[in-house]
Formats: sequence, C-alpha cells, structure tokens
Amino acid sequence: PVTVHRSDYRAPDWSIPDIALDFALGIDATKVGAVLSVVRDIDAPVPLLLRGDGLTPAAVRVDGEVWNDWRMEGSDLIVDLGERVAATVEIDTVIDPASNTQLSGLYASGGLLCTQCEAEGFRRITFHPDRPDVLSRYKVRMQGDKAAFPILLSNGNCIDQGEAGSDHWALWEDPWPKPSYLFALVAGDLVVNRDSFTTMSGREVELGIWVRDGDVDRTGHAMQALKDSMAWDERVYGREYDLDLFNIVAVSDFNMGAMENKGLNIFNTRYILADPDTATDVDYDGVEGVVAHEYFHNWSGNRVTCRDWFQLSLKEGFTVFRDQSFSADMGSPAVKRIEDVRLLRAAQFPEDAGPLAHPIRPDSFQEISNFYTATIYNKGAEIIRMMATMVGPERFRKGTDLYFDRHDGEAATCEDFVKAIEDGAGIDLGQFRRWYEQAGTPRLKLSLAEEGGHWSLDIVQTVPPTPGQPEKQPMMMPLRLAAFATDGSGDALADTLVMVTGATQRIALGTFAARPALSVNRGFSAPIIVDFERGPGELAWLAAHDDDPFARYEALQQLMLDTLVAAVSGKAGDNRAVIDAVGQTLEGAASDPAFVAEAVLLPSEAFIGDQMVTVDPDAIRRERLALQATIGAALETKWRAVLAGKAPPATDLSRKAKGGRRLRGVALAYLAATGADDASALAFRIFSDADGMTERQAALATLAHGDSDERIAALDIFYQRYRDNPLVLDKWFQVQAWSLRADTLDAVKELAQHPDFTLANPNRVRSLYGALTGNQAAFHQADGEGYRLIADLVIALDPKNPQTAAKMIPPLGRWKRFDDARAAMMRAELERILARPGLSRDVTEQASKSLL
Ligand code: BAL
Ligand code: ZN
Repeated sequence: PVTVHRSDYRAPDWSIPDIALDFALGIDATKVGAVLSVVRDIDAPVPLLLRGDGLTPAAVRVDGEVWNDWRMEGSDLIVDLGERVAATVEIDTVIDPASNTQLSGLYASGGLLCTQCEAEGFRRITFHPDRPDVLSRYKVRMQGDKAAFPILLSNGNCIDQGEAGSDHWALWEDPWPKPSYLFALVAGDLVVNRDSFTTMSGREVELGIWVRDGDVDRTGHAMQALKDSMAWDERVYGREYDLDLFNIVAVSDFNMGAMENKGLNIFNTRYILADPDTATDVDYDGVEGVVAHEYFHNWSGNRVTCRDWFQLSLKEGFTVFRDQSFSADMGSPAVKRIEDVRLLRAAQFPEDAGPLAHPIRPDSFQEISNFYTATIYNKGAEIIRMMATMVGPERFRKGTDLYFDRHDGEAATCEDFVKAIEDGAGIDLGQFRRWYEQAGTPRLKLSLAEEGGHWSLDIVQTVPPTPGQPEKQPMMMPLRLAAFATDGSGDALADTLVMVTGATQRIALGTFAARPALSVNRGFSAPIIVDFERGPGELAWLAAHDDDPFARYEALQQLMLDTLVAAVSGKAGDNRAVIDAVGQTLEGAASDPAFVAEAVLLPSEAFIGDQMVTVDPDAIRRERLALQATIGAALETKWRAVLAGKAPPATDLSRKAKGGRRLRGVALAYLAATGADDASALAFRIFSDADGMTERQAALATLAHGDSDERIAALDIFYQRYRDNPLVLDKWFQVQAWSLRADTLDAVKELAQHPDFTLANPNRVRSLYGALTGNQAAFHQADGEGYRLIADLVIALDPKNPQTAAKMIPPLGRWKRFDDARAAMMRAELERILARPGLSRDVTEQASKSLL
C-alpha cells in the first residue's frame, strides 16, 4: 500500500464551485449522473484528477460534448481538459448499493438506501477529487419508486419535488459549500418525529428525526438532546444553526457511531433510539453525547472543515471536547470527567504505548479509516481542554471566536486553530505545539523534598519513545495541584495551576509541619501518567478529604490499584485501608450516588495490566475477583442496604436517579462476588422486577458471571423478550462475551454460530467480538484460542467490511506487553492475517504496523 505523507500536501489544481448530482435510485443499481463545474486554480494546463473506488465511467462529457480524452489510472479517472481554465464535466456511473457490504459510499440497509462518505466514501458514488479542501455547492436530484422509497432526503433544503408515474423525485439544494465527505442521501420508508427550534436570532428551524415505522416513540430523548445542543452551542460558543432544516436519520448498519453530514446527520440506531424498557442510563447518555457531537460539528467540522485528513483532530478533538463539556453541563461535571478519563486510559493510553501510536496530527498513513482513533478523538480533546484550562473560559472563547471568524467557509489546519487561540486568548503556545507532533503519553515522576519546613515538589518529565520518534522533547502542560496538612491544620496550598515545561522542575508548595498530602493533576488537567509514591494512609486521607471530586476518585482508585498490583505480584498485604476507604466513600451514597458508584468501582483488569511490566491476565483476574469478594464481604451490610431500597423509576432520568441505579448495579456486583447464598436469587429478582433496562442489564450481567440456574433462566427470558430488537439483542451477546466465567471463549464461539449472529452488522460484530477483546482474561486465554478467534474474524470480515475488520486488530498488536508464549501466539496470528491474499489496505496497515 502507498503511504501518504502530511508534508506532501499540495493545494488542489482544480476547484469545483458547483456540483449537480442526479440519482436514479435502485437497490441493486443506482445510476449517478454528476455534473462538476470545474475551475483551474493554477496557471499551467494540468489534467483533472478524479478519484474513484470500484467505479467505471459509463460516459464522460465536457461542456456538453462526448469526451474521449480521459483514461483510468488504477481506479482513478484522469480527464485531460487541454488548455481549458474552466469546464463542465459530466460523468455517468452505475453503482450497486445492495452489494456494498463495506457500508462506505451508497449502500442498502434493510431496504433503505443511505450514504457514508467520510473519509473517502464519496469516490465510491461518483468520480471526484474527494479531498476535504475541495468545497462545492451541491444540488441533488433523486428519483425512485414511490413505494420503495417514499422518503427522499439530502443535504440542505428540499426546493422542489414531483411525481413521474410510479416514481417520484425530489430536488435538494445545500447553499453552504461543503467537502464531498459531508454529502448525504437517504431514500426509503421512514417515519419522522418533528419538532422545531428557534435560534438566538429568531429563525425557526424545522427538526426531523427519521426512523423505521415502530421506532418513532424511542426518539424523544434524541430530539431533546438536539434542542439542548442547539441552545448550548449558542450560549457557550455563540454558534447558531445556519439552515432552515436539520434532519437526522437512524440506520441499523453503520460502521461509526454517527456522521455529521451537513443538515442530514446519519446515525447508528444505537445513538438515537432509547426508551426505558430497552436503553440503559449509559445508552441514554450515549444518545445525548453523540447527538450533541454531531450537531456541534456543524461549526467545528462543517463550517470550518479540515484541509486534509492529517488535520482530522482539528474537528474531532475540538468537537469531542465540546460534547464532553456539554454533557458535563447537562449532568454531573465530576462524574463526566471520571468517565472521560476512564475511557482515555482504557482506549488511548494503550494505543499511545503500542505499535500503532501516532501523534494527534499524524505525519503519514496508508488508510485514513485507521486513524479514527482514540488518539485523534480523545487525546485530541484533552489537548483542546488543556488550552482551555491554561487561558480560562473567557479567553478561550475569544480564541474560538477568532478561529470561527478567521476560517469560516475554509478548510483549515490544526495550526490555524492553535494560532487563533494564541492570538485570541493571548498566550504563547510555542512549546505546547509539541502535543501535535509527539506521540506517547508523558510521564511525570514526582517526589517531595523538604528543607527547613519548606516543602517542594520535584518533577521529572519523560515522554516515551514511540514508532518513528525515538527522542522526545518535554511537553508544556497545565498541572492543577493542591497540598493539604493532614493533621487538619488547614489548607497550605489551595488549588493552583502550574505550568510544567521542563524535563525537570521544582515547585514550591509552602510550609508544613509534616509531609503534606499532595493532590496532583486535579481534574486530570493534563493527559499524562503520574508516578508518585504515596502510602495507603495518604491516599485514604485524600479519598476522604480532597475538595476536588476527581482527585478523591483518583486517590481511591490509586489505593485500589496499588493493592491489586501488589497482590498480582505476590505481595498481597492488608486490605484494611481499601475496605475502610470504600466504606467511608459509601457514606456519601445518599447525596451523590453517581460519584460514589464510580469511586468504589475497582479498576478494570486492563488498567491493572497497564501498571505491570508484563501483564498476567490470569493473576489479575484472580486477584481482582478476590479483592472484590473481600470488599463485598467486609461491607456486605452496606451493599445490602443500597439494594434494599427501591430502585428509582426507570422513567426518572435525573442525575440522582441515574446515580442510584448505577450504585445498585455496583452493589449487586460486590455482593455477588462474595458468593453469598442468596446472591443469584437476589439478582434474578432484580432482573425480573426491573422496570427498565439499566437494572435489568446490570442484574443480567451479574448473573452472567456466575453458574446458577438463574443465569440460564435470565438469559433465556431476555432473549425471548428482545429477540426482535437488534439493539437489545446486542446486549444479550455482549453480556455473555463479557462474562468472567472460565468458559467464555467457548461461549463466544458458540454464539458466533447463533442464528442471530451476523457479520453484516457492525454493531453485532462489536457486541460479540469487541466485547471479547475487552475481556482481558478470556481474550488472552493461555492456549491462544482468543487470538485465533479474532484473527479468524478479521480474515472472514475483511472481504466484506475492511473498516470494521481493521478495528479488531489493535488488541493483537499489544503483544509486547505479554509473556513470551502469548506474544509469540499473537504475532503468529498477525502473520497469519497478513499471509492472506487480497487483504484490504485497512487490515494490511494495521496488521503490519502491529508487528513492529
Ligand atoms: N466524523 C465521523 C463521525 C464523527 O466523529 O462524528
Ligand atoms: Zn466527530
């Protein structure tokens, strides 16, 4: 495969101010007529390069004449336009949406026709430069059978429509120039939930959420989230919606979570449909967050788009930061921060520490689909968050205002964003730019020093080597800290923001009679790893007393982590400090159950593994379960007390109700871990009595770990009840693949043969195999069967859906973190994948880089 380099960027030779597309719709054959008005932007004659993927031109015309001066170069079309400086180029193609199993371009999903063009799917619809810096105004006409496609949607506004025998047609126009990746079309049998929003300047916007008949009752939460997002973006960023219509369509077969096409977002049903019977609180939050994310892209992504795909984090990092801030405002900022950091540590830190590590602005790629990563998205968001932290909200807003003003209607770069913040907020981000260049998670090694009662903090910063980047420079980062006198003599150093810039640095903390308790990286002000030796007493004190909730959470997590890592290394000690700290934290359950639920949760097996030189999945599983059982037993009355009350009604989505349910789920898991005689019966009762999916799924997941008759009964009841609801059936697959049972791998193999399992639906693939790779001990089963299973999946899925297949590879690439026997088996599976002929570019890149 060809490697594309960021440094090779050249502005396009031709621009395309206007595009007219004409679709004659059919599931098996859709005819596409494209009319491109092209204008040469350089002085010398140069042919027009139009990208294609799987297309054959049926006809090419230039300025109305049949044209023969064209040739195919690979899958691309080169049209020689001679001396022309402008021309109208018409190209006819025919595509087959039904056979498009890649779900990129125009494809069929259960009788519906829909598109996914980011990043390079438009070239599967028609020949086009298909690069984000070519912006055009689109006019789209589509015609199709009225019965098969009663609804016809595209970007912008519908400006005309009519009938033609058994067909009908619609003409859509999008007044805003946009790159091809934001083009969208949907045709099919859909029903709508309609609403409206009045913008801050008083314009009425019609809102529509389009779903299959029968699903419309499950769109209320998404609609509310959309209206809340529109209002929030006005209030917080001064950004108003810019069309008279905003449509969302939900489809079942979708590679991503959702897509921000201008005026016509297309969503995975998973992030639209929610009602208390079928969606958990986590699902509800997911809907709210993704609806917001896609809406916010209207400015951060659409009005200001990316110059090239190396700049992907320009829109994704910023937009994730915006959706995180929105969700924090809508719920609990502390809990949202905990969730975001947990995700960063689970998904991004391992990426940054492995063979696929890349900076948030990569220097090269083979297949851009492989770069829709936690680094681009979530680390990208952390980089934006650090800028906001360093300058504060008002100056940050000045910076973002300047960014939107300067670059509205343009295809911009990450550097444009940094410069706008620099100029608008008045800060020197010279050194900070290294975050865009250097991969790897910085580590701060901290130690306290004392001289005559004056205490200071010594910092040693390292940024680990990553592929292609053996040497690193120190980063600039905002570090929020505070220092407490644990004897209660007061706050010697209140919340302070210090800038870390050097490889070594000393920070004065103040005068303390004894070693102070240091609260550091409060609110996770920098996306780094902190190495700081603190005893259990200090951590327990911080877990109880720190005035920053995130830091309280961190202290308790660190205490648990230290205990678990010691146990896994055969140095099990006294668990008293952990038990007491969990018990003490539970005292706050009534006032903030959501926070308490997060805080008392044991660190994941994967995160425990991340602390070790060589991950021992079996010992981690054993010791984590043992500690869970110990805490469960020691605090049994407290867990039972949490469970004794009535669950909040499932229809109550208040922060407190959601927190209450979350804590009940955690309490049930602790209780079940003790092996208490009545635990399965209790879980089954909760499962049966549940008035909503949060309680039902939590009870089912707990039962799924065990070996009771209730487990078999609950799984069967759940299946029978929801077998016709794909999103809920995904949960049924998922809880079984997440099970802590020793035979989970066999269960996964069996489930892969289940009549409801299919490789055609990415959600279903993720619900089974994605869940398996998240189940550390099962995936890393000592005989290598988990690795074989994933490699078999990749090999089977790649010819159908390379994007989704490639996403399954990174877990195999973590081989350096495991013992020699496991590492050899993981490598062997990567090599087996690579030996397959005809492998996609997506899988080739991921598998070959994973071996390095
Ligand atoms: N742009 C791809 C989907 C998303 O990040 O919104
Ligand atoms: Zn996005």
